[in-house]
Amino acid sequence: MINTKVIHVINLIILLSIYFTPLISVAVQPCTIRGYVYINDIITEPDDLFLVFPSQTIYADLYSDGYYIIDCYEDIGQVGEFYVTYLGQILLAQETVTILYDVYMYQIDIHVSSSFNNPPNKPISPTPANNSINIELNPTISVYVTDPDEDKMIVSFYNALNENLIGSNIIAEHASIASTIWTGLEYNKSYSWYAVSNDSQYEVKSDVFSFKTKTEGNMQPEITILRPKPGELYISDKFILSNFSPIPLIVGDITVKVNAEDSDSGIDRVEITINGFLMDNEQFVLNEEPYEIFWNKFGLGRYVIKAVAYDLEGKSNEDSITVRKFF
Ligand SMILES: [Ca+2]
Ligand SMILES: [Ca+2]
Repeated sequence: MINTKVIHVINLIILLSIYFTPLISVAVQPCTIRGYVYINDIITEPDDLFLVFPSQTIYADLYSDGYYIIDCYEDIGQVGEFYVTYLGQILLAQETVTILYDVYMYQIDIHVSSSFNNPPNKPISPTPANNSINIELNPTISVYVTDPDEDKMIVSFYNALNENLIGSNIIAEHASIASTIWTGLEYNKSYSWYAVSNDSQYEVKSDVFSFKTKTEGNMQPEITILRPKPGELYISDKFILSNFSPIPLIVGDITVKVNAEDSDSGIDRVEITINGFLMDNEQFVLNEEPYEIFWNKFGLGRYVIKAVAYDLEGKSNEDSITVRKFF
């Protein structure tokens, strides 16, 4: 009988303890844990982040800037370990969390190191495209960079002719374009360059790319009619007087002289046209110096002498003078 009573009491105690267990273990704490994930000391969004307690595993919400948030509900005093999965590896974080009484928020940056690292891929897809021409001065040069581990990279650009740095410390995400501006270039010159991509462990050099800057804008030629000049009198190709009359007077034949210059492209030809009221145009094409003609046609009245210089790139310029000619 006694044994039966004892058993009943024990049963009662067991029942009571089962009934009151939730009340006894109310020491459960809701909490939020948040922070950044560092993989090899670089803030990185992992594939997964989870927190392992003895009794449960909780997955984090992940953000593309490397931030994570874990909402938990765990017994006070429990210790959780963080695991990061990244590129097929499961990495244990240096940090742990201990659930404390009355603490709802934990700011914990997670650090893991991945021993697994591949060098960045060779930078490709240059701009300006390799061997391009007519490139403006101060061009933006760029390459497309990738890394097998999706690491961030530091990209530097070099002048391939003298190894001088063009631009450095350009931070580029995996699968992005890194660029810099190359200043101090000259017209009509060839340049070569390359880029180096560094994932903070390995460095990879691109091919050497070349381009040629554009030719400086071609200037028009300069042209001046030297003879006859305003105000002068000529008789039989001889200069007689200046300040004779505003419109020069030519009696008999005359040598017309023109000066033409072109400092960049050079002169192709000079065309001299004489246009009179009672005559057809007379045209002379001069392909080399001296740019002069002997005008020996019988004349009577006013004429316009026009000289046009063409340079080797097709630009032209002109000068003209109105004269009177007799005989
Ligand atoms: Ca890498
Ligand atoms: Ca020219």
